[in-house]
Amino acid sequence: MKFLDEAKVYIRSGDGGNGCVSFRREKFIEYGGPKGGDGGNGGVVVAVAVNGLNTLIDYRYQQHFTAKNGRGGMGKDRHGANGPDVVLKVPLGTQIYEEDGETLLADLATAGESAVLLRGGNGGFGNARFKSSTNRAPRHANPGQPGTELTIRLRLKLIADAGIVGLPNAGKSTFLAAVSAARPKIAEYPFTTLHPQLGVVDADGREFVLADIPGLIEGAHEGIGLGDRFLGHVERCRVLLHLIDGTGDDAGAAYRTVRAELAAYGEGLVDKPEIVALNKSDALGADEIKRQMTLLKRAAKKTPLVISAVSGEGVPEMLRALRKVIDQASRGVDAPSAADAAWQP
Ligand SMILES: Nc1nc2c(ncn2[C@@H]2O[C@H](COP(=O)(O)OP(=O)(O)OP(=O)(O)O)[C@@H](O)[C@H]2O)c(=O)[nH]1
Ligand SMILES: [Mg+2]
Repeated sequence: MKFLDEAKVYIRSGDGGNGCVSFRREKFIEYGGPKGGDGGNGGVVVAVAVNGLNTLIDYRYQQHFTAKNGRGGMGKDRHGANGPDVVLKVPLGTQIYEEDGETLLADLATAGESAVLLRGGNGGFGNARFKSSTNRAPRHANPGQPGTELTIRLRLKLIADAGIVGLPNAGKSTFLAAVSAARPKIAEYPFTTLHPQLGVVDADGREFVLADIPGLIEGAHEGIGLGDRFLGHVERCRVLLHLIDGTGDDAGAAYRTVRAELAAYGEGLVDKPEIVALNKSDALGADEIKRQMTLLKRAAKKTPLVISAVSGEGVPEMLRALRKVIDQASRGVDAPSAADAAWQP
């Protein structure tokens, strides 16, 4: 399945049906009176977040969505049918903007969450509505109101518990493949991963979602390499998993390069809880691990884990640590902060 995280879509709601002018005509009943029904309402355009989608690719193939019009009212007080709604199914984490790309209309983060993007035009009143003591045979009905149209931009920011960041070739995809059923492409050249991938990890019987993000290099925020275009997908990860290739020259420098790109991107990425791990331990001697760890520790100001995505060394410990930080971070969202708790009037 192809990946697409931005789409421009034209939507239009249905026109309301016209009200009807009609009079009751029945044998033996004189002056039957006005009996024209109202028109139906035009169809509504709604967006709904659904599980099981993780791309906006469908909107590359269809970009116009028009709801049907309401039907006209009819004689004998019959109401016209409402136009059926048009439902845009989008992946969790989709934000809907106006055409300018800045005015946020809706942010659909949980399954089943929906937003009405356009209301259909109201159906017009039939002549039965206009009868009064002074006009008992009104000969007019209202037309339906027209529907409205809008060009919207959909922007997907994948929702994952943890996002894997690092330089190209750090082994991010290898790690994702080792701990989940996801099968990302893995190769010894940089920029193997061209778009984010999700995988579900089972850590001690509980699941969390891990996102593999394309590699970052120095200048990514200026568009170098694949750029920082995919960092938007990390914005909604609770925790960062920062992988560093232990076979490189200087693990500390590699760490700082990626952190600088995260900082340049902004959006609070550098403030997220982070787990740092030196990868490819299977390919390193004890002395080399020690050297790299010293460099990395100095740069990260914390003790990194040592893992091998290939041999599995250190991976269970890593998942446990990740699980713990994810739990803490998700509790942090709901629990009042220490500062709030300490505040006394
Ligand atoms: N020896 C060893 N090699 C590894 C390990 N993890 C990854 N590799 C190798 O490193 C290379 C790059 O791995 P990927 O998983 O494609 O790296 P990536 O970080 O996803 O790279 P990009 O998608 O280009 O950003 C591949 O040749 C892997 O086989 C490891 O733990 N040990
Ligand atoms: Mg990759």
